[in-house]
Amino acid sequence: MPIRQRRRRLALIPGFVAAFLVLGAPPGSAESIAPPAEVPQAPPPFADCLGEIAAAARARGVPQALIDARLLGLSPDPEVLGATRSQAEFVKPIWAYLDATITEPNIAEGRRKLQEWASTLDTIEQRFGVDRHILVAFWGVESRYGAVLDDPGVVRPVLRSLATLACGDQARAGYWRDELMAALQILAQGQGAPERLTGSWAGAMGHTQFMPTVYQAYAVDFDGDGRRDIWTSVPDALAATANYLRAIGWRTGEAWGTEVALPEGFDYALADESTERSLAEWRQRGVTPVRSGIDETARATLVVPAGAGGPAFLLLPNFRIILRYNTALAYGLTVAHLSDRLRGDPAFTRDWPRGDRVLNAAERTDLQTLLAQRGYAVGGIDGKIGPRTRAAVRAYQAATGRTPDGYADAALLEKVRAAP
Ligand SMILES: [Ca+2]
Repeated sequence: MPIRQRRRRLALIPGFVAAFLVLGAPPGSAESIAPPAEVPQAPPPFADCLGEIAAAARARGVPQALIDARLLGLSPDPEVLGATRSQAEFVKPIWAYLDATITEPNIAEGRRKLQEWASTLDTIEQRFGVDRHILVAFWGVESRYGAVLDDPGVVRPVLRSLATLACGDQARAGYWRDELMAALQILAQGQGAPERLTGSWAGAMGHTQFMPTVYQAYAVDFDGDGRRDIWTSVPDALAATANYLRAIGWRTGEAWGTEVALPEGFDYALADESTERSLAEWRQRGVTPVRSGIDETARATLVVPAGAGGPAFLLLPNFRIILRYNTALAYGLTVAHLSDRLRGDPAFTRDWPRGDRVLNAAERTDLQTLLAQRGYAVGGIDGKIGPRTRAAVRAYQAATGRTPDGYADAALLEKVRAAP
């Protein structure tokens, strides 16, 4: 899970939004997705690699018996490496992620969980200052309120996943190795039972899918049984999440943001996803929050994830905290909106442009290449539609008399291809 923040990248990582649809992408994978570049080298044979890790683990006090029993006999999991490669190729539209998780059954189940754990959540809110609906939304998105933890088709042994990545994903080997070391130490400390140390393909664990290093830093024993048990104790898992969110800057009592209505003729250049203005300033530009009760002095950025044809949002500082779990905008909006629905708020007022087709990786590269040839600065041709490419799209749209919303779908690519 948690990770240092990177730039939002639309529809890149499904995160655990799709945990119960696919293997389960890592919260916190965002850091793993763009670690400091290491020089790629041919990976050493798996057994040699494990031997090196075993030596390092011994040096850190992990007992030899545990290393023998849990590490040295592992074999690589081919599906895990496949998952890392396929992630960047994801071409699902943002609404597909929201639709997969924000379903009536998931909302109803979340509301049941709010009731079932009401007194625990009272105490957690008092102690950590994090809204219960956000906590239960993370729980729902990360593990469908724990249900996927018992689904052998979704979860896999964390040690095997991390060993596979530490020894097979050379670009990020250091990151995975640290996580594997942390997982071994968790076992050595008797915090987690080996048979429960299961999770996503990226090694995230428990009800709210903590990476092992994040567990070490933020897990808490909230039910007082002496163990920090995010695997089987709901109070421990929810409190760990609250503790983490508070530590990275969650603002007590503040919303994540709100859907907004935009006026006729709105200047979409303002929706640049980076310029902060107070709610009062946004109102002066005709931006009207759908949700009431947001502080007029709160500073927010405006985003239109699917362009002028879809809903618009003002995002407050707490939204950036949500993105620390997983930097994909689709992920953040799913957690945020599920929390709204758990609270009893209605669905977004504006629907998504569901007929649009999102670009695949080759098409994104093609779009960047064509825009660059026409003199637009796309910030590098890498097949990723980041802020600079979106700025180039806006400039292209503005220069050709289109709504400059920065939204790049298949229809836009066709227009760019057809242009002289
Ligand atoms: Ca406990």
